[in-house]
Amino acid sequence: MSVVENILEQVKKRNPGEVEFHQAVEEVLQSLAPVIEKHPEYAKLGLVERFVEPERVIMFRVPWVDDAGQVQVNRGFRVQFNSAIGPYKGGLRFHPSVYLGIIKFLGFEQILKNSLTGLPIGGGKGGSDFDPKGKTDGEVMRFCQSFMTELYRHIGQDLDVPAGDIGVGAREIGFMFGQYKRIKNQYEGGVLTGKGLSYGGSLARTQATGFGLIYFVREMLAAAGTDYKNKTVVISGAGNVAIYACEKAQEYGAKVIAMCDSAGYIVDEDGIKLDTVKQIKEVERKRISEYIKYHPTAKYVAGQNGIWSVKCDVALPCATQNDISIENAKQLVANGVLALGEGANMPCTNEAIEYFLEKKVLVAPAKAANAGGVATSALEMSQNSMRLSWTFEEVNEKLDGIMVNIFKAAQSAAKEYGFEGNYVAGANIAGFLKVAEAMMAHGVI
Ligand code: NDP
Ligand code: 2IT
Repeated sequence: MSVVENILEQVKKRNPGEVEFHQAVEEVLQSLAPVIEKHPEYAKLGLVERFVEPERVIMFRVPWVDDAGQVQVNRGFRVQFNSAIGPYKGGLRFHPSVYLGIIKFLGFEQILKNSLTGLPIGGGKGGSDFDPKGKTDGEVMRFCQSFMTELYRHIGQDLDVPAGDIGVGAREIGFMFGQYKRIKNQYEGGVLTGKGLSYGGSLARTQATGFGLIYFVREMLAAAGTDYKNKTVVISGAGNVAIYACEKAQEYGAKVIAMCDSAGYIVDEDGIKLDTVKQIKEVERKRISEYIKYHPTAKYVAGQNGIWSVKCDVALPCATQNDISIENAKQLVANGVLALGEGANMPCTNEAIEYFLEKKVLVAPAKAANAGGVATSALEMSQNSMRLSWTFEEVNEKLDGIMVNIFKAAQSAAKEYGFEGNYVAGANIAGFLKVAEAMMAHGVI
């Protein structure tokens, strides 16, 4: 067995049933094989073995009372994966599918993503199996307060800085920040990011992940001698990442024709009217199916996953993990897809990614392409430390520069290690090298 196969076996044995975590580790280790070969000193130091083992895993009970007076119990998680280059940093996900394997895969990917931003942030992730759908504001608040009543002792602006992810937006961050402030009896602005603008949030953080994705893909298209003009785009999801990816793609002259939520997808051949989507999803918190009430020439198709049968030049999965299977990948390729930009974390199965690369589809991997969100979170932390706030334009310009740098880093690492044009491998390698160097410097810890 090769070194990489050995480590993967260990990971599977030590983390039984955590299939998403196995998948994420397998994908990364494949790219790292030539790096490991070039650095025999890693072996004796157990560097890769330490890299795949979280520094700390926290699991806790979250009891809360629903509007009917009934006590509900959820499970909370925080995986503090790697602090070699900075305090743990990563979002919180509230979704019924959350269990330890999901949080570990996200925390693991976050290490490399955060490293790629060039900013001093380590990797972590957390969340709960709580389902915010259909809950009242009062229920969401009581849940968030209970969640933070345990989490507060494990986080801090120089220790671990959570933010949003699926099911966690400005409303939830506000409730959690309020509870943290109350328990600690001090105003620790940088303990959470994605905050509201009235209490230390950063302009452009809401837009950052979606905008950043479009900037990264812009660079990738440019390297292939093309751009967004008149390209048709399909975006899965209708949440934070999907909405702002749509906005920026439209600004660049692309035609976004389909979006979805977990219940079904809409196709609007005239181009998605984003104001309607924002009204339905951000203001009313309703289903995407409402769209056809406003635009009767559009069509709605119920069911998950069908969106990938819609023909497009650029596919932007911005919903959740394993959204694109090998069958979906084959259909996209048969329909002539040119580029794939991962806005969500691990939205493609490993087989789908391999297929896209084999068919010479341009692939912008999640760790690089969606790093704009966490990068802007780090800019929010900088502003909190300096006790000042930059303008929207200043933050957006920094974000654009960071995405260009990430693209260049992935491009040159791919070339150096014999994977030219493969930004998946390039991003994994570039992200890993910085973390490995810091881990080497810190000794065996
Ligand atoms: P939101 O909660 O704002 O939106 C999630 C969207 O994805 C919703 O439209 C949701 O539909 C849809 N979705 C969720 N699960 C499924 C599913 N099983 N099938 C189809 N659609 C689904 O989350 P975000 O936009 O913040 O996150 C989206 C992705 O981007 C996630 O993978 C997240 O990890 C990643 N990401 C987020 C960042 C951020 O800054 N927010 C940064 C980097 C990555 P429904 O409402 O029906 O559930
Ligand atoms: O997956 C991600 O990078 C996020 N959900 C954003 C994390 C953050 O700390 O802003």
